[in-house]
Amino acid sequence: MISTILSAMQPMATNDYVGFTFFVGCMAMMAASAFFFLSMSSVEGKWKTSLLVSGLITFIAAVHYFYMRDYWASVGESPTFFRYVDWTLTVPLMCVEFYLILKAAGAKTDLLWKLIGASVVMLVTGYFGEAVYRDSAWLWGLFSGIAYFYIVYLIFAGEAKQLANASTPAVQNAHNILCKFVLIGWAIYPIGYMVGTGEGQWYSFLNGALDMDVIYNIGDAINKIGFGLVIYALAVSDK
Ligand SMILES: *C/C=C(C)/C=C/C=C(C)/C=C/C1=C(C)CCCC1(C)C
Repeated sequence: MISTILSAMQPMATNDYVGFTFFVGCMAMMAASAFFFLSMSSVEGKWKTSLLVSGLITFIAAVHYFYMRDYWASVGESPTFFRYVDWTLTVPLMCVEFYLILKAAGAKTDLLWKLIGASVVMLVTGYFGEAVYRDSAWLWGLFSGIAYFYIVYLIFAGEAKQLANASTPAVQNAHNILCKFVLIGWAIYPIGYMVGTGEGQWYSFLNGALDMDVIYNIGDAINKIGFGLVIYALAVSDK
């Protein structure tokens, strides 16, 4: 039995960067989850939920990465649908992180729903462009980009920023770093999208420049683990 399975398994090719980054992603997300969950016991009560959410973000990603790694290994295609399922669960949770740290300054669930709503619009339109209406990927990408910039506006200048201004210096600092993750770290994804959907679009010069999945995998590691570490640093510094 075992030997039949083993003989049917193909070792990963050394130039399979997509397969390799899925593989590393599984471990990185699992390790980060263990770290965030275990750290919960050593922080103040008011930060426990934030750390729990950090751990959930990387744990949900880990489960998807195990699936996506195997899908890639056996089908040899990008598991686009599950990529977007992962994001649709984890990006709203990243919005929850903003809400939780600003809650002490009076954040209302109204702000949370604006952030979540915009992130869902951003992802659903992105999915349409990437997987359903490829010919008009630029248009869906544009809709998605508008929703993205609305999130950027809310956290950099809108309601979330005002709440941050009324927060403790430690929370302000964490808010500012999370803002940079959204502006710079999240911008990795539209690049991956353009590289992956460029065929026949005005940005076709980017088509296949790099591998879309490698770009997405790098983006996920930076953003999901990075967000969690910002929260961890806040939780241990702000008693
Ligand atoms: C953990 C996963 C994260 C933080 C995923 C974030 C994804 C985005 C910010 C995606 C954005 C997109 C655009 C702004 C335009 C093109 C389509 C998308 C969905 C790739």
